[in-house]
Amino acid sequence: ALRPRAAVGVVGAPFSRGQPRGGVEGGPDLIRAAGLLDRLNQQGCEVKDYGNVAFEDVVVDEPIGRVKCVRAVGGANQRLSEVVQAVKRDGRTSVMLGGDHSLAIGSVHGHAAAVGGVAVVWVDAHADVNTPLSSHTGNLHGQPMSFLLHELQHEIPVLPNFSWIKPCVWAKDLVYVGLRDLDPAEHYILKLLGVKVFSMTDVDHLGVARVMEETCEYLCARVKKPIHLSYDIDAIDPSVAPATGTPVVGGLTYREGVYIAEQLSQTGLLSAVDLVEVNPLRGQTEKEVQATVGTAVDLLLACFGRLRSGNHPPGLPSETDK
Ligand code: HAR
Ligand code: MN
Ligand code: MN
Ligand code: MN
Repeated sequence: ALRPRAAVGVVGAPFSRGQPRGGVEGGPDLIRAAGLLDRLNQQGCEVKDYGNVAFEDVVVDEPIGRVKCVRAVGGANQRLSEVVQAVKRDGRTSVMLGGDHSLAIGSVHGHAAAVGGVAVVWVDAHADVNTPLSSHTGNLHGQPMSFLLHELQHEIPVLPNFSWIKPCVWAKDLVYVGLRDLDPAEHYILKLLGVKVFSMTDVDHLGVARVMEETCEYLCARVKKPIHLSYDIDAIDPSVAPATGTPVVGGLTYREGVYIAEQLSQTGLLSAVDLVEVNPLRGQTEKEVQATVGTAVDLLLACFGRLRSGNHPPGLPSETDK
């Protein structure tokens, strides 16, 4: 059977104000320079580059309570949401290249606004589910899920440039993989809401194959909602992907990371992907930067059907015809 060509829309989001370290805004162009678009084309995708989102400068952005750069993050995500909506309305799988993980607010919001309900798979060392009031750092990249979850809306204060955000994810439609650095408040929230979590302990205990089998069964057992994969490069062990702002030891191997993407690709439900927190200025050497970017590209290729067992152009029997 002829496989349809996957239509992909790449959106660059060169934005870093969700956290204090400069450099992560260089992620999108670096991932492009590593050949992402050509390689997606070569593996049979039909790719359109929507360019980098033009974010407006916010000059005066005093903290609100502890939370930093609220206006910039709110404004940037509103723009990003519009672009992701356009990508989805063009019938493409959205690929958002960050930038820091606060950008998941706009990416998930735009995805959900265009397609209705979505399920989210959040692959990360961190849960990024602090509320503006529970966050000790005040960094918004540690908070995006709190704005997206319906169940947390009564915990969210009014913030400038955030009023456009509509919660769009139910706790039962969220799965975490790779967690190993949670704040107490985040752990409390995940337990209270009964969110499905596969921590690194679970990866050790079950193995990545069972983790992904259970993840896919969990998401596909009920209504099959389109899947939003939000992949933070710091989910991968820092020995493999060191160029990131908040590395945490004891992460996913390269193979586990790629396997997660392969399995989600095989569901046929992947509808949007984020690849965030690649920060070229955080690599000690050029080699470290290239290892991190190369891993990011390989994760994205696996999301779009690249198999380590091999691929060939359509027209001949395909892997799934067995
Ligand atoms: N939990 C901490 C905070 O709220 C650290 C958050 C993390 N860093 C990220 N996000 N890279 O995945 O600030
Ligand atoms: Mn993150
Ligand atoms: Mn993280
Ligand atoms: Mn606390």
